[in-house]
Amino acid sequence: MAGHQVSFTGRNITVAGLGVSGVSAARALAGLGARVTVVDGGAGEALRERAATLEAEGIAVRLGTDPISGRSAGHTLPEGTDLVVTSPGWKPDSPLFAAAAEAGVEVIGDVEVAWRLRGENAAPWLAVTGTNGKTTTVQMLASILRAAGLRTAAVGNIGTPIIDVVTGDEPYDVLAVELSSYQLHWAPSVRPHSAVVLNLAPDHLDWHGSMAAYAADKGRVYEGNQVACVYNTADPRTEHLVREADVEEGCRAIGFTLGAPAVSELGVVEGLLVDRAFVPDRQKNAQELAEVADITPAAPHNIANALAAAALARAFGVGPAAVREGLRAFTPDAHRIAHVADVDGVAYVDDSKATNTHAAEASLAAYESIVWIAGGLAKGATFDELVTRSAKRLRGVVLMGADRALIGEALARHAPDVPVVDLDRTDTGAMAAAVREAARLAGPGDTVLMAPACASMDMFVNYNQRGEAFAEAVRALAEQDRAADE
Ligand code: UMA
Repeated sequence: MAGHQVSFTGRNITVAGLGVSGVSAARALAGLGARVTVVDGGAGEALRERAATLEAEGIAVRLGTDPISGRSAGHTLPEGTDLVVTSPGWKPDSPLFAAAAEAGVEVIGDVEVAWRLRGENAAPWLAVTGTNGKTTTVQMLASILRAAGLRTAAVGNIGTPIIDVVTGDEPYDVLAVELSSYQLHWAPSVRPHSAVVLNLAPDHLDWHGSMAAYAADKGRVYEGNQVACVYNTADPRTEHLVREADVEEGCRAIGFTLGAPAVSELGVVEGLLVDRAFVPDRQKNAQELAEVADITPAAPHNIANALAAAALARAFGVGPAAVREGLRAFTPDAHRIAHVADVDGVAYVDDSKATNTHAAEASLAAYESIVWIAGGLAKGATFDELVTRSAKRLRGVVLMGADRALIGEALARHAPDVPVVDLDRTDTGAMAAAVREAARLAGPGDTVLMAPACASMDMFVNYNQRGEAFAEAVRALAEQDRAADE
């Protein structure tokens, strides 16, 4: 361990970004005896307060724009820097990195620092990446590992900086690590025990520059895997990334599928999650792991998440009983396909977290007859594919928010018979009206699904507030319904 840590001691390190990962990196590196300067282009009150705390600990901080030179602190490489440790969100073409390249200075991310700080007997990493479902899968994985009696934590992009866990006092047996494509880009030497790419759809392309570059960064998660590279049989791009990876001798490719599993796959047979990968004599045998009903919610994309989590846990040697127990114990975060209430035989479901078309499509695939509440900020997305694939399930649509016309046009093109209510509102109170309109369109057995396929910031502070507004409107509707019955 000491050998690794020495490589940061006494160095002049610039930490790019004073967010969650920047603060964690700055403290850890200063604690190891590095001279640390944090730079950040922002200068808001929260940043200034954070800067004051770090400065009191002997860490230099440069914020905002210099009034004399007019240059952003986030663009200027401090004199004498011999290593840059960046926060994940900084784009590779940032001027700071151009300056670092010019000066011959290495740039790495906080995840790479965490990897280099691991001791010889450090806990192995089970890593999860993908466009959608990362956080849920990592939480399911941690729940399964805990059920197996292992000391573990869910860390990384999920919000807990991985450096804090690697350098902390708490001992771990294994870590469940969520890695974003940004973090993977800046982590060249990370070698997980086993890893999964859940799925791959265009996302963050402005950051990576192209789909190929995005996929290549995601694929990095398989590099150096020792036991299993887990891929999604329904997404051939993930399998392709496994084939490209340079893994340890003996590492296996393990698929997961919503259908019956072939040899070396986990899948689903008659309502059961079964393993044909980590069983003796897998040509003939399969091991039951859990029932589909053990997963909440039991929507197809979430069953896929559970299979991926189970595959990583099984690769680490976890037994079937712990997989079942861990999946049963798992409850999803709020606003992710959360069942709010049944009113008049109609189910009301909050998937405010569906802020892009890929997530909304997964959500719509989970129900047969849907009144869909959609709209918000489209972030440059197009809706033709989503509408085409979901049209047959739509009983009605209520549109709201700034970019609702884009969805309305796609509906007119691909689902002209589906009734659409255009709310023409972007105020916060619009949600109550949307729920009332949806109730009018829905009949017994239908699901009113708020999966907007858009960001929320045109109407709400964030997707949490949007989800709360929906739940509140549904509760008001249920109350009205009760009063009318009495
Ligand atoms: N900044 C600049 N110049 C730039 C870019 C950023 O000065 O060019 C500054 C910002 O003012 C900010 C700071 O850099 O003060 C860094 O903020 P940040 O948001 O990049 O990063 P952190 O707060 O350190 O949070 C990061 C992850 N954020 C991103 O990847 C954008 C968090 O993931 C993660 O939980 C955290 O590290 C701990 O590992 C969030 C996320 O949105 C949840 N991730 C994306 C996603 O899931 O889609 C990838």
